[in-house]
Amino acid sequence: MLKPQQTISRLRLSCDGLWNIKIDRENVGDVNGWSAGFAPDADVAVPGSWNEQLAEIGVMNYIGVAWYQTRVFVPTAFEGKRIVLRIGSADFSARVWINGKFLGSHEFGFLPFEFEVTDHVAVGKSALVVVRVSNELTDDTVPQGVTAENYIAENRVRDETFPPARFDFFPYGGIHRSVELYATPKEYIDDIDVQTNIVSASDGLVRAKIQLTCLDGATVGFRLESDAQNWTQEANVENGVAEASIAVNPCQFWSCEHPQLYLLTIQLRRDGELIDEYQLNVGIREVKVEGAKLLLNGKPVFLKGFGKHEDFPVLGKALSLPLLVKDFGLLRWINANSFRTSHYPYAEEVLDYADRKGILIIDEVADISRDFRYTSPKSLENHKAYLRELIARDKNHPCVIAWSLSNEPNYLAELEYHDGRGDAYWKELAQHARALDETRPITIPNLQRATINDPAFNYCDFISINRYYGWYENPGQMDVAGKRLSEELDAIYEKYQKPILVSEFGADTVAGLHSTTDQLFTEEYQVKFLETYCAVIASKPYTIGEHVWNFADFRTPQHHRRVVMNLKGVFTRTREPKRAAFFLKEHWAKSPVKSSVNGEAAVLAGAFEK
Ligand code: GCB
Repeated sequence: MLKPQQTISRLRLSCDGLWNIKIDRENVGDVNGWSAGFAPDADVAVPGSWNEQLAEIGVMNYIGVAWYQTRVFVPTAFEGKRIVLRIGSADFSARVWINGKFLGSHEFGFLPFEFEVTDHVAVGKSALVVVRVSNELTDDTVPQGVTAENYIAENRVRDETFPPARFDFFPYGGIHRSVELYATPKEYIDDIDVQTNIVSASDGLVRAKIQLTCLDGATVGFRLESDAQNWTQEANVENGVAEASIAVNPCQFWSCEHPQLYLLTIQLRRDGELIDEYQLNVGIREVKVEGAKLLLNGKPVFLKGFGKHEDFPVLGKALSLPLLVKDFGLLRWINANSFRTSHYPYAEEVLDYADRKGILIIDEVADISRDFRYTSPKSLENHKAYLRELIARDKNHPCVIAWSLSNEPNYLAELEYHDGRGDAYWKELAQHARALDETRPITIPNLQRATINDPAFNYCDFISINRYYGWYENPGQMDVAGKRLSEELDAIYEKYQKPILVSEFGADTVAGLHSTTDQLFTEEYQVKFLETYCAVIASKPYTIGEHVWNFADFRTPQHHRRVVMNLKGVFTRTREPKRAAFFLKEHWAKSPVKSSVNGEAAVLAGAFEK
């Protein structure tokens, strides 16, 4: 799916700003005809979560339906064009109307969706946009939901969070990313699929496949350029497709140190006349798992970074460009080279920026703590559809080096996971992922409770494990924790012979709390925890990285084990460094030199772009 873009043939109109909101606690909006407009309860900023923004009208913990509306003026410049309404994300599902006309619905959070509205708006007039947003989740949704009744029925009342959630981050509701009305020509470039290869030390190859809405009689011009050079090609459109293969020499490959981007301009023409134009940044690079290594452009790379969240006071899960710039500045400061978009796809702006800054991304489906007691064929269909939408959105980003298909299945250690159902599920999902994208490795972060026999391991190209020895288990005893981690890593490697990323490890820490002895929640304990893990990880030739949990403190549902937030951040929620940030900065400044599995030393890539 192509992002809206302003080019010689395309126009964009932002619909962000202050919208109206009406909370629909009794779910009466449909029968009351709110899709044609309603008397609002309040103003609400888009993008934004309703929770903290409107806490004073009683929606801090609200799970349910809310109606959004705004008026958009459709400019005369859109005359004669195809007009599309695009919503960057609405969590977790939405239905949309324009001028009272139902356009459709979208079931997945954290992903964009759009509807053509050409026939439902008049240029030179305003249009009423109404969006019914719901942050309710069920057994079949991605992620799965949970209710207060589940906790009681399963005799897990002490696990109960408020609002109920199967995950450890706040279930914010709202339109979290930008809304736009954009216009393209009636015949247009529908999709672009770019794949890149390294041919030799100085040669790269860019293969581009373009989907078009016009079938024949058109041509497509390809122009690939850097500051210094450019390459051009022409192709005929056949059955709505045009393809090019561009040899780039000399080629500057995309890497953390030099995130070189080439600008690819696609021009659709008929009889020499320009119909549509689209531009895409292309990074030429290759990712591979080989033996016990993760290779970027043929060189081993060691992932230094975090699991993150989209989370900030008042904004909730809304896209914020100042925060984006701040976070990437902190990643650079701390000498990180990567992060996982735990536990859902982040805004496209984040990936665009990672492309520019040379940050490696593990891109995660919003499937969290899947419980196989409630997993049905419908769940699998939805999970596959989610993955399809994610890959369609993010496939062209050089920063995306792997797909994470889920986080910590089998959270409740349900037996159904290990009776063949778990294995069949991941087998089918992994096949689906590989059919959609054969160029990137896949992984599924494992929870210790799913054991070393986690069927997900069978289908991962590299293994990811989330571990909390020294925190949830063996609290205050980092010597025991380090030993357990070390033994478990060896056991997993021995069994699967695949490289391992420690994709989560961390300790809740109250900024400003200190102790001379090993004491949970102190800044010193967080440092000791991270030091211990990093030392064990460095001692294993088959580890490919360490992602600390978490980059910053973040809000969680209410539970007795959380003081408003999960405090495992290395930075506070407002991005002040804790002591551990200085430890990591120094630790990651030394590009780790690790002995490889076959004994020879390898200097690992991964310094930040200078
Ligand atoms: C995990 C989860 C993450 C939690 C974290 C914790 O394993 O993947 O979502 O926030 O543990 O701090 O408990």
